[in-house]
Order: sequence, then structure tokens, then C-alpha cells
Amino acid sequence: MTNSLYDSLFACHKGNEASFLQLDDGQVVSYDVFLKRASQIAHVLQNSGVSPGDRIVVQAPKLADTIALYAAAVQAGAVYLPLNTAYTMAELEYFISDAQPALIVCDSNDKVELEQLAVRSGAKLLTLGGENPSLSHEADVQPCVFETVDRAPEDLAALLYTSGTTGRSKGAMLSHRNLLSNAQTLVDLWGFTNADCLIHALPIFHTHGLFVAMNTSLLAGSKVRFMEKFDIGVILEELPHSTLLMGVPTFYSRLLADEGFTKEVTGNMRLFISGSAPLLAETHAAFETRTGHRILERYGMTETNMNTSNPYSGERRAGTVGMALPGTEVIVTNPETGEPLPQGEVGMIEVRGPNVFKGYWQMPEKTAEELRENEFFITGDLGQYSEDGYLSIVGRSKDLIITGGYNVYPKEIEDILNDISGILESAVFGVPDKDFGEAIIATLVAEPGAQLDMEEIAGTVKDRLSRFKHPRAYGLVSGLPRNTMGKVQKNVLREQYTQKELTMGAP
Ligand code: MCA
Ligand code: AMP
Repeated sequence: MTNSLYDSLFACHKGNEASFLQLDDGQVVSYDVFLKRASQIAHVLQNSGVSPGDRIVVQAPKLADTIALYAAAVQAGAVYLPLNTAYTMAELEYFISDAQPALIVCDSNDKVELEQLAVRSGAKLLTLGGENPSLSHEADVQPCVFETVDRAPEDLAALLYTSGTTGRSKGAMLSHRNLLSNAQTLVDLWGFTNADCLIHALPIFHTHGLFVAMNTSLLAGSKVRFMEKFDIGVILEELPHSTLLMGVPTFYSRLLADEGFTKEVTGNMRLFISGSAPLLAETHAAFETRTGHRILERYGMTETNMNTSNPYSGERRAGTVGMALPGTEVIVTNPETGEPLPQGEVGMIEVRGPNVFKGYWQMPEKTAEELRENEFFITGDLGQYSEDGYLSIVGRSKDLIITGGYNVYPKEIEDILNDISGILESAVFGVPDKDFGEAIIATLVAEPGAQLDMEEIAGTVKDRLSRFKHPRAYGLVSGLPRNTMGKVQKNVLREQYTQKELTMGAP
């Protein structure tokens, strides 16, 4: 047995002096230096008692050492579990108790807060970034060579949590084969080579920034301009020396809003890729008019990595997500019966292939609900194929808001609101937003005779949930619109609030 993910992404770069990560301070980390650092960190993992199959929870800043920690986890046979740096303690508590990690790695500035959680869960705590990063210090004195732990293709490489319609987040179990097969397909399809330089401005705790962007670059030996965060000024400076950009639609609408974003600065660029949320056809058209480049839109999920892509050579059609990736089947079915629908009809998108995850961590019932026995995964996205095979996502059967590329399930916010004294019920939904694609709105119904203090309500939500989940506005209504089955009609609310969006202030 070997460790094919480690071998293909990392070990193959042994002795490779080419640039891998170029950081904001100008420092460049070569592939060879990176590999040695990852091995030093793998020793720290082993010394910390991390055994193959153990989870490592990582809520850390975007640093070269954080990517080296990912590589180290793969080399040591551990399961990498990255978490959004915006998560509050209340949110973290759930992930840690559910995943039962052997090790938690956090920003050294958050150490005091996380210590209690680590003690309660029996996990060791180490830190990256900030004043006194214990993991980095421990790694400095370790050997630069580590004996790679054998892993089978079906062994877990990562556990990524996705929010759920029922409120509780589910850990998607991703195998070595899931990650490697998808990276290989994307490198071939999008033509990644070691002559490419990717502008990386995404967070590294989600599929998009960690797997789609990093695994492809690693596999091809490309250079990565590793930006701490999305910053228009820096991107404009980097574009003339780069060939690739991957982003959520907000990246592209923000670039278009900047006068400095011209055809000239994009002259060296080979490809702009968009995903995680729908790219408006008007953004696609405006981008082409401004730069001459047609953005390539693709479609993926945490559970499946990437499923479809517009062609690299061939028509990149606005408003569509292209065709199924080679080796992956993407079908549209009748949501009631699961039977495939004739071309042109709208139905549930289902996906099967080596990219599809192994199931939800310790949730066999949820896994059985969404992953069929015939191995098709029911995405919850509604789609339609054109006559010539382009897939469009026309809606979602799941009650989901996507804001700036981050997924937010209304139920999580509604549960908090409904628990607040004086609130009878609530409905949370998304309305179109120029910057984030969708913005979150909460409508509240008060209990008879109750006076609601909107600021206090917003404060309660702020204490419990990450910033990107906070409603942008709250509305007080006498009742929620319901259909004959008693189900809240969010589409009606969405229409009403889209019209009065401009007159609504934040609380
Ligand atoms: C920041 N804020 C947000 C968001 N981001 N609010 C709602 N939605 C957001 N996405 C808050 C900030 O905390 C701030 O609050 C205020 O909005 C304005 O922040 P701003 O400085 O404008 O934002 P930013 O820091 O520039 O971030 C915007 C961003 C970022 C660059 C679009 O959200 C981002 O990097 N998104 C990428 C998400 C991503 O990687 N998704 C992939 C998931 P305040 O005013 O209180 O300070 S993987 C996936 O979906 C699948 C697999 C796939 O297909 O890829
Ligand atoms: P996540 O749970 O973060 O993995 O997000 C996956 C969801 O993002 C999908 O189920 C889709 O609803 C959405 N998504 C990803 N890419 C696209 C895209 N190109 N167009 C529309 N929706 C997308």
C-alpha cells in the first residue's frame, strides 16, 4: 500500500526548487522547502499523539504553515478538518464535540478561549499564527524527513462540515480517492501546468479554496500567489504577472466595479473561474466586454467536490454550469420518484462518480436519505439540461441562502430567533444583493401583546452566530404567508422584501 494523495500532490515535488507559495510580504516558499516544512509538522502531529484516522480540527489563519499542516495531515494519515475562522465559540463547540478530534489547531490569539473546549473534548491544543505559535515553534526543531503513512484510496483524508436544512451541521467524509480524482480531472480539463500562476484570494477552510484551488496547483506544480484575503488593490497589482484566478461571483462583480480593472491588466491571464454561487449572466457579459475574457463557471458541493464545468475550449455559456466532468455522471431526476427526466425538464440534480463523498460522519440515516444505494448523491439543487447538454441550476429544493459564496441555512437562524422571548415565530430568507449575491432578511411575528426590541434581538444573534450569518435587516409582520399545507411561503416573502429592500434599514 502507498499514500497516493500524498505521493501525487506532495512527494512528487521532492527536490523541486520551483516557487510554490508567494506570500503577501514577498517571501517565496519553494516546493522543496514546503515539503520539508510539512514533514516537520507531521512529526509534531505524531508527537502529539495523532494516529492514522484521527481528526485534526483546524481553525487557523491563512498562512503557509496552515497549508503545510494540511500536507502533514495527509502524510501522517490523519483526517484534516478545517473550520471557518468566523465561527463563534458556540458554533465551534458543536464541531469539536461531534468530530472528537485528537488535536485542535487554532490561532494563538484564540488560545485562551479554546483551551476549555480542548480540555472538555480531551484533545491536545496547538497554535498557528499570532504572537507565540506553538505548532510552528515545535516544528522548527523537528527533522525535515517523515516516513509517509500508508493510506488506501478509500481512507478518509478530510472531514468538511456543511450546514443542514434540519439545523445540525453534517461532516462530509472525503476520501483520498475523492480528492485526488477530482484534482486530476480539473488539472486536465482546465489545462493547469507548472507555467501557471494562480491568484489565491479565497479562504482555505472550504472546498473551493482548499481543494479546487490548492490541490490542482499542487498536482500541476503551479505557482500560487497566496493572498491572506481578497483585496482588490493587490489583485490588480498581481493580475499582470498571473495566469489564473478562482473566485466566487462577488470577486468578479467587485473587480468590475473598479475602474482599474481593464483589458490591459488582464492581458497575461489565461483563465478566470467562478463557482460556489450563481454567476449572473450580466456579470458574465460585462466581464467579457471589459476584458475580452469569458469567465468559466463550474458547479460543485462540499459532498462531491466539483461536478460540472463549462468547457475550457468551446463555448462557455453564461447562466449555465456546463457539462458533467469526465468520469462523473450528473443526471436530472423526478424529485418524487428519482426516475431520470427527459432532457429539458426541470428536476433534482443527482451526481455519481469517484468525486462523491463516503457519507456523513456518524449520521447513517442522513447518509441514507441523500446517498442512494445506486451511489447517486441527491444534491438538493434543481437543474435543467439544454438540448446540447449544458446544465443550468434553476433553483434549490433545499432552503439555503448563499451569501458571498458562504452557505447559510435559515433554520439555524430561525431556531435562535424562535427561542427569544416575545417572538412567536420567524422566517429567514435571502433577497438579491449586488455585492453578496443574496442578503439575509429575517421577518418576525411577535407574541400577542409583546414588544420586540430589534437591537436586542440582533445582539442575541450576533453573540451566537458568525458574522456572515447575521441578517442584514429585520422586519416585523403580523403573520407569515402560508400555503394550504401550512408551509411558510418564503418565495412570497422574498418577493415582498426584494421590492422594499431599499427602504429597509439594518436594525
Ligand atoms: C464578509 N461579510 C459577509 C460575507 N463576507 N457577509 C455576508 N456574506 C459574506 N460572504 C461581512 C463582513 O464580516 C463585514 O461585516 C461585512 O460583511 C463587509 O465585509 P467585506 O469587507 O465587504 O467582506 P470581505 O471580507 O471582503 O469578504 C467578502 C468575500 C468573502 C471576499 C466575498 O465573503 C469570501 O471570501 N467569500 C468566499 C467564500 C468561499 O470561499 N466559499 C466557497 C465555499 P462587518 O461590516 O460587520 O465588519 S465551497 C463551496 O461553496 C462549493 C464546494 C463550491 O462550489 O465551491
Ligand atoms: P457547499 O455546501 O458550500 O458545498 O455549497 C454547495 C452549493 O453551492 C451547491 O449545492 C449549489 O447550491 C451552490 N453552487 C456551487 N456552485 C454553483 C454555481 N456555479 N452556480 C450555482 N450554485 C452553485
